[in-house]
Amino acid sequence: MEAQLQELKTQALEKIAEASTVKELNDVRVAYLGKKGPITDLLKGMGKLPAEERPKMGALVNVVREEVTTQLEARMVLLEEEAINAKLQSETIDITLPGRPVKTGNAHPLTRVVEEIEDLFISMGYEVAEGPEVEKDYYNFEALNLPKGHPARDMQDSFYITEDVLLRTHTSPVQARTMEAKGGEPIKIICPGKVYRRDSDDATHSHQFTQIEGLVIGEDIRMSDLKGTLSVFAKKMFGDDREIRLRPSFFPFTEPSVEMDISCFKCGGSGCNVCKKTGWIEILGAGMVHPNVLEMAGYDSKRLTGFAFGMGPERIAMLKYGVEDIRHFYTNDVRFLSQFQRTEL
Ligand code: FA5
Repeated sequence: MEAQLQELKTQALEKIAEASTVKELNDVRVAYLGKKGPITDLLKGMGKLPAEERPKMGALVNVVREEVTTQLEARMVLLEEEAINAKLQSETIDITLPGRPVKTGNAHPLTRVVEEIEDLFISMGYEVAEGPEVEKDYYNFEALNLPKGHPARDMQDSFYITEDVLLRTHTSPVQARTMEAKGGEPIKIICPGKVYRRDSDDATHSHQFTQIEGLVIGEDIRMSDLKGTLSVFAKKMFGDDREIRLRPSFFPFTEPSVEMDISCFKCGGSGCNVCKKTGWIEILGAGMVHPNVLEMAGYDSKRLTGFAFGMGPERIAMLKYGVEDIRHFYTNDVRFLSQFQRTEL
């Protein structure tokens, strides 16, 4: 039996040494040390031995079992380590591979034009003021020299909410509110924001659009200050080669009043569908603040005078980027929006 035991040990140690994977080694464990393995069998057969041989044989079997177990565990540690190393090797990350491109968003072209205009006027000492989009009839019209029933109200078809509340049709009510709040003090502001009109949508008109208002009130403010300001603005925005014209116009809240046009970006002035065959695109209205408007807000129109202007950033963005239809700004088509990269400004 002793010889049998030594033979078993030699075989087991050989198989352990031969096992090249964790699974093979586990099979060896089950084969030699498992419940149905030969070593367990030997232990079970001890009962048949004469009583005086049993302790010696029992001790021997235990020594063999311990040795096989020790060798098995040592080999297991080795094989597990090899398995981990092989896995790590096969899963190595190649950090030199190019990454997947990440799509980044851009500021909307309209937002960027508004911000550019804001920056331009801020650099000239203007402050930015804001007002509500749902406005009182008083600030939208009456305080601007447009009493109820005034025919010039038809110039801006309105969305009324109640008889006295409407969606503002222009940013000029912010002028009226600021003047009222300043209580007769000088002012230098621009007011960007959304406005609403019952206009039919076409290539250059929208029922909801953006305006930027400008208002300067102080001592000795003249028409020449307005002209100078607008020409600095036009040159910075469009470059020296774009043609500009000021036309006499009418606004109830300014006297005299003008409109500023810029030569059409598409046809260069010969006439096309974008400029409605006129060769010009109107971008802003302006004028000297009407004395009635100053007086209504508590200003002494003999002591302080002012100029005001209101422009449409959509029209400006169209000119700047050669966009033929104002509706592109509102449809959120990524193919359109992604053309305006941050580096452009
Ligand atoms: C006004 O709204 C005046 N409040 C501007 C003003 C302010 C004049 C201060 C004098 C003093 P007007 O209706 O012309 O004016 O509009 C101003 C600008 O808004 C236009 O020049 C144009 O660029 C733009 N605009 C007008 N209607 C639309 C529209 N439906 N869609 C897009 N832009 C428009």
